[in-house]
Amino acid sequence: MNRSVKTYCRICEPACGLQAEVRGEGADAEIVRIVPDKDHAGTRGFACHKGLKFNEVHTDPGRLNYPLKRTNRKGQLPAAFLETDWDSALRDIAEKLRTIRLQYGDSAVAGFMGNPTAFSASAARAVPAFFKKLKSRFFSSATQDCSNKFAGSEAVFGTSNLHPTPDLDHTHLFLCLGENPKVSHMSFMSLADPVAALRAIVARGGRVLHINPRRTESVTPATGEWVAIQPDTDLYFLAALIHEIDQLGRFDEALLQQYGSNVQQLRDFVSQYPASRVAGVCGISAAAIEKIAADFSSAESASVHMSTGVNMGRQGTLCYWLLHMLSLVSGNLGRKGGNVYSPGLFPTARFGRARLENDTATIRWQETEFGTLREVLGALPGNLLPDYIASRQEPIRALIVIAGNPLLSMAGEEAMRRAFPQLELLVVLDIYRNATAEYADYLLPMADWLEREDINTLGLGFQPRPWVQLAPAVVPPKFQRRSEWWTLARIEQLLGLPSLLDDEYPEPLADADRLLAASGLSLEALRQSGGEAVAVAPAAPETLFSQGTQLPERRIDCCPPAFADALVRSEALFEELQCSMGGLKLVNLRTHYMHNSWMQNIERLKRPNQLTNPLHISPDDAAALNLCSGDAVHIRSDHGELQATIHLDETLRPGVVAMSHGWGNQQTPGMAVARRHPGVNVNRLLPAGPGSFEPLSNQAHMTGVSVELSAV
Ligand SMILES: Nc1nc2c(c(=O)[nH]1)N[C@H]1C(S)=C(S)[C@@H](COP(=O)(O)OP(=O)(O)OC[C@H]3O[C@@H](n4cnc5c(=O)[nH]c(N)nc54)[C@H](O)[C@@H]3O)O[C@H]1N2
Ligand SMILES: Nc1nc2c(c(=O)[nH]1)N[C@H]1C(S)=C(S)[C@@H](COP(=O)(O)OP(=O)(O)OC[C@H]3O[C@@H](n4cnc5c(=O)[nH]c(N)nc54)[C@H](O)[C@@H]3O)O[C@H]1N2
Ligand code: SF4
Ligand SMILES: [Mo]
Repeated sequence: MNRSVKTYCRICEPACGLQAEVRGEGADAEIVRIVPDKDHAGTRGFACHKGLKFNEVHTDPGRLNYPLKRTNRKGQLPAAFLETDWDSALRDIAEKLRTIRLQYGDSAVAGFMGNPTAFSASAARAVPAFFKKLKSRFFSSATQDCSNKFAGSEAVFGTSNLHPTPDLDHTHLFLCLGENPKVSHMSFMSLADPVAALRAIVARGGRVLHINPRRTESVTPATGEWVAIQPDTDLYFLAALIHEIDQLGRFDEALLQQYGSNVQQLRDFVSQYPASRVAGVCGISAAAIEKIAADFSSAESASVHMSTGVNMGRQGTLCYWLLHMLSLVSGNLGRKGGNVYSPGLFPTARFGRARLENDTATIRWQETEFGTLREVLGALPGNLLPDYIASRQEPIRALIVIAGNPLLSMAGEEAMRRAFPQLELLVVLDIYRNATAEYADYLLPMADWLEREDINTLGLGFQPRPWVQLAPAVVPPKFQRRSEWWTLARIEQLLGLPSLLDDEYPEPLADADRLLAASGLSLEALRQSGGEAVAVAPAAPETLFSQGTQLPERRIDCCPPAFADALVRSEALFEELQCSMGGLKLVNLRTHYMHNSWMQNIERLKRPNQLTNPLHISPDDAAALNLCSGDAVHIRSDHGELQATIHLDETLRPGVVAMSHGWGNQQTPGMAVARRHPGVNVNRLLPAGPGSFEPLSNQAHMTGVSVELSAV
């Protein structure tokens, strides 16, 4: 008899409720299939093919099952590995870390924390804590994806953990910038079936505007209209909206009086960018911008959200600031149908505050060999990782990569290929032998999410309809796979540091227990409930002001002084954009058939039209360059070059080309399917090193990069 185990997906943010059908017990237990959990208190039966097919990752013959130790020279590809046992591997790693720290100091060790870490409550806690304990340098994929949001909210609200989500269930107008809910299921917004929410807005007579250089899969008559913006110009579009609302006399003066500070400075900044001035740069007519401003400010309620397409521009922090401002000045912040704070079971906004250095929103800048820098949530700019390894002053000598694939996920592949062999120690904790792992000295096999107990604390503050679930491990870890927290805790013990493994009953989810207590829940009580999700009452919209904002007197900083330099730079960038009009700009393109770099080994996702990642180009641009579908082209930027084939795509705004990332597995022998269909690494075209990231947030510049094409 098969049994059914309740769990939830940990690939992306909706965290869809699932039921796994399991045959057998204990070490023999096998997952037969995974189906949506129709009765799930939060996600009500929604799930996508990636979650439902995750058993193919769980049982993939390409999975990493035993600790591996390198036997050939560093940097020689392909790597040669020999199976080893956990004890010898960890003892040797700890010994090397001890020697390197003694010889060169704490900062010679560094960590890189990749995206899937965030989806494991135990790893999300253990990984940063480990590197903090070792006083290591720290990098995270957040500086390729969202660190502008942390920096932006920290400056505006005094907490990096407040990200008011659009109240899609009640809004009358939703502005959706730089994201594709249909394909990517939203980020900083944990909602199952976001497309259903868009459809419902339109069905009840509301409007959805997709501000995007591409008419995405999320744009249909039932799910909203397309506003075709030029890449990397959202700052000016948002500034113009706010300025035009001001011109209409529709600022919510009472709300600004009550909560705002530096309002005049905001007005002064946006007044530089009236619709008539930005129209050309944004590629949207002044009349259209004025109409959106008028509609947004007169709608019964209006909400706004932005994601990676805006984050990855050059001014993601300022964009996020103006997004908050658009919501505030129009009276939509903390209001039903506007942007609201949904703490769920614990008011997480307080956490971000505790993490602020000196408990104020003042940035602590450091003078470094790569210029003046800050850390964002403890992380240095990922785009400087190879520079820090190659540094002449204070090089990184040991790097531990956890659930990340920097070689393919960031710019600077060539620099990393040169830098990684210089490391005295590279340890990779992953579920696959990924591209980065080819440089590893040790490769440690991690359990996947079907093999670990977990709780969905990532969604805290992001769930419009909050729920919590403590999912048991569906099956015990196969082979010699282990969890991240255990691996790091064991290294801590071997280094003589305090470790969770010193406890008689180690509880890797202990932090969650403290959060749960705020709602009268506990790990124990949830364990008793057999993995069932529990709905948490949503908070009133005004909770944003009473519990969310963390600046003194609950103020909201409408023009943070820390932005002064960036505001000056924004005018310089505007003038540069005016001069660079007419060329081709590269943007990112997610599909249903990839997940960053790590679902590339799943045969089933390799549909006939998904065997590579072509360069998408509008038919008009292709015709102007005399290119046809399937042609091979040379793509060149100021930062690198590569060859790809052309795919004609009439969803793109002319002047914009698009390509999927996560490909480029020519030298990834550990992932046989991925290597058979390697594609090309688009990140070779992006800027790397000093100057390639936004100083306020360390967020890498990854969209709107100028490229040139020529036929091969
Ligand atoms: N299938 C799939 N789902 C995923 C992922 C995946 O790789 N595959 N990754 C997951 C992860 S880690 C994340 S962070 C989320 C990301 O989720 P999203 O942020 O929704 O990611 P994308 O689908 O890449 O959407 C970004 C959009 O921005 C547009 N864009 C590019 N440049 C600009 C610009 O300058 N301005 C504006 N306004 N738009 C621009 C692009 O055309 C694209 O439609 O998705 C998650 N879900
Ligand atoms: N050009 C371009 N580049 C991009 C983006 C883009 O839109 N365009 N998107 C960016 C974004 S949003 C992100 S978040 C980054 C992601 O950057 P990374 O996090 O560096 O890259 P991923 O491809 O997500 O790699 C995750 C790794 O974790 C492994 N893994 C999966 N599950 C587990 C687990 O449970 N435990 C462990 N230990 N390992 C696991 C996978 O096998 C994979 O090797 O990429 C960024 N790169
Ligand atoms: S939408 Fe995301 S969380 Fe839901 S099943 Fe798909 S991959 Fe998993
Ligand atoms: Mo991401």
